Amino acid sequence: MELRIAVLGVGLMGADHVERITRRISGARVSVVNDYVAEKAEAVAATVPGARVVGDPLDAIAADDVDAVVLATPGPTHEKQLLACLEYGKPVLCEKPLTTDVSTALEVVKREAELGRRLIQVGFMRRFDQEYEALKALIDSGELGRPLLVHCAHRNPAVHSHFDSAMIVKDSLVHEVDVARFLLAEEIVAITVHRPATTSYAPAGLQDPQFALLETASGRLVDAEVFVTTGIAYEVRTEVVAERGSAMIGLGVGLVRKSAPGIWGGQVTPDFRARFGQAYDTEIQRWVDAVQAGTNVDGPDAWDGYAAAAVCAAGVVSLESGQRVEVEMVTRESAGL
Ligand code: ISE
Repeated sequence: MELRIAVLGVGLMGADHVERITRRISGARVSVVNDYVAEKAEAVAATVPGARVVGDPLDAIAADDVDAVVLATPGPTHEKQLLACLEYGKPVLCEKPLTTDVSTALEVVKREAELGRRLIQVGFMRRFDQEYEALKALIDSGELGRPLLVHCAHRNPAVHSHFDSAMIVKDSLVHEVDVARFLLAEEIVAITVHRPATTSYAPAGLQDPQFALLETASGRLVDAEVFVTTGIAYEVRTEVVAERGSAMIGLGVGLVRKSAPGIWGGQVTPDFRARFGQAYDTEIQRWVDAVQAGTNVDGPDAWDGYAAAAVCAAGVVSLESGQRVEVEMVTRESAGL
């Protein structure tokens, strides 16, 4: 039986997922498409044999021809939609953020815990990227010894005009937060977001780049440069420094050519869909397989979404105050986990 998926929100990411599920993922098909722009939903649904448009996102979640949901709607709508997925018992893959603030993220974690059944996976796709998987496996093999430091660089050529300084923390740095928790397998307890000199190419008022320092519970440090208006390329690099060696991913070497006399080089990656295409494919395929198997989650879960939200909320406070800010998080036990 094919899993029938409703994709809610078919902007950049949602439309990409519809294409992915329809052309590259096995065991699933898109049965319902929803977007607050009706024409967009119609246009995307027209590319999928057998898909229909449902105008109200909550009706789409409840629909009889929907077994599972991909949420790619704007963050502020997630809380209501996630709670509806829990109410109808529908597994959901939710693009980050889980919700837009820490208290509602915790509410969602608790509601799922009360059900006693995991239904929510969060779309931190980097965990499915082959380079990150290899780095994690290397760390876990013990070959490098204990990791002590992580250096991250996260650069976008450009972002939407509505991007503000806090979004750099909540929309971009959030990936480094998840990567740090994933690689080091512990929580982040404090964050300082520094404001280096800004690029003259950034829109007025945008603090870009930013430089964050994350502190883990056992005292390891993670530094992250986030620079979202480089005008050059999409680049994500991570280096782990450990007691017996170091390892780096994201050099973006790919194909290197020598052609006409004097020409040497490769190609830059233009955006995250190009850089992380394989990760998104693997993420969705493994999620579909998990839902088919009844386990529903195979990757970052609601707790990971809550933890990332808590760190980013502290990051936004630090961005504004310039001070080190401790992360406020409840324990897993008090969330009912
Ligand atoms: C975007 O929302 C993403 O999730 C990308 O992975 C990230 O690189 C980008 O900075 C965000 O705006």
